[in-house]
Parts: sequence; structure tokens; C-alpha cells
Amino acid sequence: MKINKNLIEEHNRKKSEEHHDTLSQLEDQLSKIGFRPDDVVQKLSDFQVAIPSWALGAGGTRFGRFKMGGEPRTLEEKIEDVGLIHTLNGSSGAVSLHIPWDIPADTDATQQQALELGLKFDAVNSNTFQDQQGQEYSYKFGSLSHTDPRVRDQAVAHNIDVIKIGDALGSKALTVWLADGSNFPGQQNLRKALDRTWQSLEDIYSAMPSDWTMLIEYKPFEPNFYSMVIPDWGTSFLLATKLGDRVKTLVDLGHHLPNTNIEQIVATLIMENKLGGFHFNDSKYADDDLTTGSIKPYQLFLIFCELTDQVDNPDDLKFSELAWMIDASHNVKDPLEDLLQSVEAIQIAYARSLIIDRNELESARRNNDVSRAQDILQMAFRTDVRPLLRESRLKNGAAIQPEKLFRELNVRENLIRVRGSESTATGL
Ligand code: LRH
Ligand code: MN
Repeated sequence: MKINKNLIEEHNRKKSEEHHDTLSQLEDQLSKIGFRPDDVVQKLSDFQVAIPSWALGAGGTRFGRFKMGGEPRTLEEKIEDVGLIHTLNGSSGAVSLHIPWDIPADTDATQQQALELGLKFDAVNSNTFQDQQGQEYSYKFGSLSHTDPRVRDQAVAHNIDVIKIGDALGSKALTVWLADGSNFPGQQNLRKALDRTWQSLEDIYSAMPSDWTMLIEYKPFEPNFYSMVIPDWGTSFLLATKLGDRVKTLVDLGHHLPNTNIEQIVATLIMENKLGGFHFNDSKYADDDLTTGSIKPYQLFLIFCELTDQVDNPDDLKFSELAWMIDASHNVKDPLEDLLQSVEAIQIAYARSLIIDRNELESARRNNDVSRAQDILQMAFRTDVRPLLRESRLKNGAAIQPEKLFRELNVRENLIRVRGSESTATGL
């Protein structure tokens, strides 16, 4: 389904007055405390969040999966849906593919379709956590860490194939997440498993084009429940440091044990120039893959506070070099609406972190004025920055209120009319 630009303009005309009222109020408020709202709006309109190709249908758990209706049945329909999200919010100009769930039959045609929708291809994801039809060796007991070199070679070859597909589409990064690990003490030689993983990653790294980046994603448990070969940021960081400059750590927000201080992990990775990007989502308990900002919006804000803290180190983090991606699974919400909400929540956290009075904050920190430091941070967190987001969407030719227009245009009903209520998307 394509959304005609006229429908966007008509929607914006209706919303324009209300929008400009709230915007000018916020602009006054921010100018009074020395901020240039236009700078924030510019940063927001330049900021694009990649949509995962595996999260455009209904997700599920082992306890059940409830069809959404109108789910994309092909890669072409998936890219169409990402294009639809991008048309509505102007901030989702990239798609992250998962191979083999989304192997393009014709990479030129796929790239052409994406181009027409204003989409690029962000990191491509390999998959050595499932066995494919006709696969010679099983990944039941691991892949890059497997005790059998034939299985490791098969997994390395798969990653190199994924790089080739990504390269043909213009992607510049490979995300490696391993389900490898063990379910019981004694099952695995932990050191040897990590050493084999390192060797295998080295083989993949040496096959990577010189302008590509490898993103190593860590996870403490699931689908293994005693040990994972890459369980935490430290192990990912260790491998990235041992392998080379173009290997970085990918932070999936759902891949942390309860109460982990993720913003501190991000701060450390930035300091070591080893932060490669994010899989944004939210969680209450485990890798729940819920809507970003739906459970812990303050944590998301604190993560962006570290990302935009460039007072004393202006050039240590180039936003354009990081992979900003969502990784979610939609069990009860409409996937497209859920993704619109996630992008909005990420932009809100980003914008709030850009209106922190950094000089005041640093002086409070230097003087150990703890309460003042918290007040400065929370002043920004308590600011409703949505008028800036709306203005950045206007700037990008998108809808002032994408979620509202999504509903007004009955997008899901239209997709069900075209694709049927039983259509099922590949992915999680
Ligand atoms: C693992 C993970 C990883 C994927 C998958 C879809 O939990 O976060 O990023 O490949 O989800
Ligand atoms: Mn992930």
C-alpha cells in the first residue's frame, strides 16, 4: 500500500495551526534557556532508525502466535511496509534484513524498490541459530563455537554469503548474534568454545570488504539457559578488540540481566570507540522485545544522554557511523503501529538529551552538587519535546501525527483486503 503525498499534506494542513501553537511555546521556553530549537529539529530530521525486516508480522512466543492479518508475505511486501512507515514518519529510511528469512530473489530489483521508497539497507543479520531445509550440519550444539570444524566452516560460509547479499544491496555492516552456548554445567568447555568463536569470527572478518563493519551482539541467555558464548558486553568488547578496528559491539537493550546499568555500558563503549549500534526495544523481565520506551523511558533517555554528551569530547562519536536499528516482536499490537511508536520514543529520548544544559550539569558534577545535577537532567526529561519531532517530520515531508494518520487511513484494513487475513510474514 502506498500513501499518496496529498493525503500527508491534507493531514498536515488540518494539524498545522495546533502544531505551530505548541511549537512556538516550546521554542520560546527553550530559547529562554539558551537553546536553538532549529538545531534540535535539524538533528531529528537527519536521524534515521532502521526497521527490522523480521518484525513486520505478528510475533509470537512458544505459547502462541496470533495472526494480525495483512502481514507481508514476501520481501517485496516487507519493503513496501517499511516504505509506508517511512512515508508516515520520515525517520525510518532504512531496513535491516535477516538472512535467510529475507533473501532477495533479485538484488537489483530489491535495491530499486527500496530506492524508490527512499530506503537504504542497514546492517544485514546472519542466522546460525536455526537449521534450514537441506542444511548439511545442524546448529543444535552451536555454530561458530561448535566442536566440529565442519559445522564452524558451514557457519562461516553462511556469514560470508550474507555479506555478499548485503554488499549487493549497499549495506555496510554485518550483525552477528550467536545462540551458541550450553544448557547445563559441564556440557561445554567454556574457554575452548570462546576460542573457537574467536577463530571463526576472524575468518569472517578477513572475508569482509574493507569498508564494512562487523557488529557483535551479546545476550546473557536464551535459547541457551546455562551459558551463552557471548553473554555480555565485556565478551563482545573483548572479541571486537582482539579482531580489529572495524569490529564493534551491538547493544540490544533487551539483552541485559535485570537492573543492568546499560547507559554506563554505552558510555564505556563510546570511550573505547567500540560502540557499533543498537537494537532498540524495551523489556520488563527478559528479552521481551516490547515497544521501545514503553517500560523504561527514563533508561532510554539516560542512554541518549551518554550518546549526546559531547561537551568535552565533541568528535568522539559520529552518529552517522552508528547502526540505529529496532529489534522487536509484536504479539498483541499492530506491527506497523508498534514500530511508529518505537521510532517516536527513540526520537523523544534523543531530543530530550539535546536540551540538557550541559555546562550547568558539568559544573554541578565538578562541585558534587548531586541534587542540582539530577534536577538539570530531569528538567530535560520532563520537557514535552514532541512539537520538535512534529516540526522535523514536516521538514522531512512526513505526517505531523503519523500514528493518527495510520489509523485514519485504515492501513491495516487495506492490507488485509489486499493480502488476506491469513497471510503470514517470515521472521520471529
Ligand atoms: C536475538 C536477537 C538478534 C536476532 C534476533 C531476531 O534475541 O535479538 O538480534 O537476530 O533477535
Ligand atoms: Mn537483537
